[in-house]
Amino acid sequence: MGRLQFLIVVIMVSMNKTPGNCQTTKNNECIAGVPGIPGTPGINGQHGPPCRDGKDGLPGPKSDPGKPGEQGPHGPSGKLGPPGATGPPGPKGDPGSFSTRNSYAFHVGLKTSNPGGGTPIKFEKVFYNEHNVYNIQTGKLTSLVNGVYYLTYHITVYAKNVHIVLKHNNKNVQFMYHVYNSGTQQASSATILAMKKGDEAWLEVYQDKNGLYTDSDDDTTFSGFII
Ligand SMILES: [Ca+2]
Repeated sequence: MGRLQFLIVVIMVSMNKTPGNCQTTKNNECIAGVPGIPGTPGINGQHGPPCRDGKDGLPGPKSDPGKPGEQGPHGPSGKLGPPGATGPPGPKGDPGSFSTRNSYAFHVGLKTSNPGGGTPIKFEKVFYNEHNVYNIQTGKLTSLVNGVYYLTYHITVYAKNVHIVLKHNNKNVQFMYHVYNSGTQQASSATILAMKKGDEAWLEVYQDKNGLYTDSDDDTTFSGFII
């Protein structure tokens, strides 16, 4: 007996019914027969023909973004690009300090007009006289070092001709002659002179032509510096 048949018999016994008996009323009338015992299960049928492919399903829900991959190796260097545009000028720098190099220079002026001849002209008005390279007592430039000097003079000429000579250690180096005409005139000249330490140079009136002039608003000057 199969498990199912056994179960049905148990149910009927529990209901006080037996197979083949009729369920009756009080008048002993049969209402319905008791169901028979189920037959044995049939043999499994054969597989049916293959079905056709179903339709594609709907897209699934969006998945979370994956983790970033590892950094790849460096690629080769690219070609050099064109030069960039010129930037704006930078801020102004701090002022520099004076050079510490010894620069021998002087700039002196005449105090009295018409200096006498045969002696160095004394320029006693000092505008600049670094290291006292110009001696206002003697009227001579006295070089403290070996060097090449640029020497120049600017003369206000008034009332008389001017003829002066630049001297180097009692040797005449350069003359300047100016013929006076009228009013107040200017005469000038310059030279480059190599001097050794202790050498002297000065200006001197020649042949008494001493129209060199100075007053409160006119100057006659002698200047020089090592180049
Ligand atoms: Ca004047």
